[in-house]
Amino acid sequence: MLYSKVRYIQLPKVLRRLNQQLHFRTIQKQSSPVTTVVIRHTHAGNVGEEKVAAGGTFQIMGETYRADSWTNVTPKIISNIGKNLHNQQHHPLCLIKQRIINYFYANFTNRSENPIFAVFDNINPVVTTHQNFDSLLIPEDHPSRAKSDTYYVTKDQLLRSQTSAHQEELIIMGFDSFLAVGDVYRRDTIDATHYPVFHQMEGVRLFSESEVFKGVNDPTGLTLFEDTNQIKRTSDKQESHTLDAVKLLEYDLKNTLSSLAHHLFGEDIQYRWVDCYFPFTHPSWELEILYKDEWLEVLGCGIMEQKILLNAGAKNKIGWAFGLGLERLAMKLYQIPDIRLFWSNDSGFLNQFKVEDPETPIAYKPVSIYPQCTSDLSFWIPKDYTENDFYDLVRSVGGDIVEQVTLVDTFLHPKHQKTSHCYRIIYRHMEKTLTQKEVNDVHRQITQAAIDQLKIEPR
Ligand code: FA5
Ligand code: MG
Repeated sequence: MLYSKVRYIQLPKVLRRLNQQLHFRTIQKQSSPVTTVVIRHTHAGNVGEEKVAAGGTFQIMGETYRADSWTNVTPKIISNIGKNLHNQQHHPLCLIKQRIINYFYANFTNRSENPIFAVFDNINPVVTTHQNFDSLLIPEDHPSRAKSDTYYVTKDQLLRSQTSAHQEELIIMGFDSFLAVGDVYRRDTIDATHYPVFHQMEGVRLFSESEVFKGVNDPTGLTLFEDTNQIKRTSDKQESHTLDAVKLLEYDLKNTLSSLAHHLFGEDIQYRWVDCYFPFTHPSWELEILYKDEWLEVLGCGIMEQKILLNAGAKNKIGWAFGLGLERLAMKLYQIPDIRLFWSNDSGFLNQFKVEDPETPIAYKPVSIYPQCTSDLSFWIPKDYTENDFYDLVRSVGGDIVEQVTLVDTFLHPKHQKTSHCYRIIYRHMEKTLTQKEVNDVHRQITQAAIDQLKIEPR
């Protein structure tokens, strides 16, 4: 069952005040209308041009912004905001998000067996430079702040380039364990594994002293913090942390994430840890998994910089954080060869992920590059008719050129008390463009077979 392990969490008071900005888990139906983005230029400029002209106004998620000299969001990029692929039911990014959440819900519970991780997946992607950079101790001259790397809405607001932008605010609100999922935007090159809009999940877990040392036989004398400020930062730890505490946290972090990799990919997954650098964690690592015989980086993580916790009012705790790329994991999990496919509206792609249980194994089969051809068939159904009989018949008569069959309409005739069904059949050949005549011929054969075998009555 969908969301078998997902439990909803009450919206605390402090969040209710912010509910414009922050919502708990929501799932959008695939068919629900996508937020319309209106780009209105009060000054010179066309919607099709590369960026919004300075002085012009434009809207993102219903909010109006006035472009300034920093604005470099393009209408094309803005058109992706609000699509929230990670919240669209049955989208592969939503399925993998649910699988990861299920893992955290099942494995991290409190004494009443309630999940300890709070989940946020609908936070507005427009954030301030404070959220995206300052709160994470990213230096003023860091390349990621440059206009060449980031999509600025205005001088002070931008499309978040990482879900880490929400660490500080969620800790300030009092959350010790949370997952924040969302679309992120970067002025990156486009290739099979890079796209300017992608989806990340942030994970943060804070620990008190007793939590860190609870597994230790005799914790006497063990502390989270050095009692002098003279201790230097080393490659293993920050100046204020004790090595004991950091080593236990490193073990917990790596164990949490490697168990997640096993949960997603099975026991045979090959992975490795690589040392790396982030301004907001130290020490820091990346997890790479073997994908098509090459190492693919799927997440960054580390021990949170203590200054972040201090600034957010959690100075007595220490914590770990990670940020993972949902697309990269989904590509490996579902064998999706190209990151661009996640944006496909093609039913041949999307229908492969229509499963009720997100844990269902799915191996993506490439969709034909040739166009689809659609034909409807309406008929009065006989007594003891079952839909599956019709689906089987269509598959056996139409063969591989039938990509999809859906019941699009049901009608009960008030006078005759007869029911009619209308089915939409999508035809597509894997190796060529079908002609209308070829489609009509097969469609006719299907209709005839349904009359003969199922005793339907065409309308
Ligand atoms: C970050 O974004 C850090 N905020 C992660 C982090 C969080 C580190 C918390 C420490 C603590 P990075 O830029 O490496 O790190 O991106 C994280 C993941 O996002 C990558 O491992 C990758 O899976 C994914 N990713 C990055 N760039 C792209 C892209 N252009 N297209 C698709 N996925 C990407
Ligand atoms: Mg990286």
